[in-house]
Amino acid sequence: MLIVGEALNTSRLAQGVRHIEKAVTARDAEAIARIAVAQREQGAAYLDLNAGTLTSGEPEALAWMTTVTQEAAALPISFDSPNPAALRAALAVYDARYGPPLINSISAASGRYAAILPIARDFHARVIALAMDDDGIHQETAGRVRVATSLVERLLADGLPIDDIYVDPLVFPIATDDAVILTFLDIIPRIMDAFPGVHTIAGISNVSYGLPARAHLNRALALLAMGQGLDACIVDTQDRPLLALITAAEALLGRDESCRAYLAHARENAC
Ligand code: THG
Repeated sequence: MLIVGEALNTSRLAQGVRHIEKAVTARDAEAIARIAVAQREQGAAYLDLNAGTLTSGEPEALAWMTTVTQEAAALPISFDSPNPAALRAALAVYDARYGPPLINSISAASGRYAAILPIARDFHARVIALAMDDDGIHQETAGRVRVATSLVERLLADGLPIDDIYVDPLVFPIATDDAVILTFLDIIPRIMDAFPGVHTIAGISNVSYGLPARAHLNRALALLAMGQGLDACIVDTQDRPLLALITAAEALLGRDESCRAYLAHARENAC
């Protein structure tokens, strides 16, 4: 399971304060570096960076966050922005020694596709492909699978290796509609069976917006999605039980030879 740490997002609120936004605006490198290192220690293999609340300041902020997090944590980055200027500014300072960048995200919406594809090519980036088009997000499984399928076909035709494509079937809060997660879970194997070698990814914490005891919902969703084949996720790495459960589920699903990663996790976490 590829673990992407979600914490460096300027929209996050703690006690009514956008604390990441504050740190980024103040260019408080120590605060950002601390969160980057903590996520790596908690199990992140990629760090998602989102400076979307800074609007006109986003390109400069995203580039600054990239340098600070890579110098501190020595990890590859997921660039969570639809803004071509911000992506280009951040990728210009990106250090590919830590691994390929991931662009979060491209979609089948015509403007978005045309703007993002050349950037992915120029920087040899991996891409998160959102299952949405000019009509938005289809509520039904069939519509969303159709959009995701044509998007993957288009990315392949445009020369992206299948191993560089991460399809996001899209997680909605369960508080909005009882069926949204059944739809999400249904889409995962349909995409992975249609394109052997393609990856699927999801923002797990989306599911619990608006409900109490969010971690239970996040943990349950991660396990259900892994059972369907999900092989990457954007998560709250501070949730230690979540990371332990993901490691356990990898072993149970036969994706951890001789339980090696499970044993290492148990040893490192003294549990
Ligand atoms: N797909 C893709 N990218 C995404 C999402 C997705 N990027 C943004 C988002 N969804 C994933 N990132 C977050 C980041 C923070 C939170 C949720 C999703 C969040 N954080 C809590 C808060 O700020 O209150 C803190 C964590 C918690 O306590 O649960 O909710 O779906 N491609």
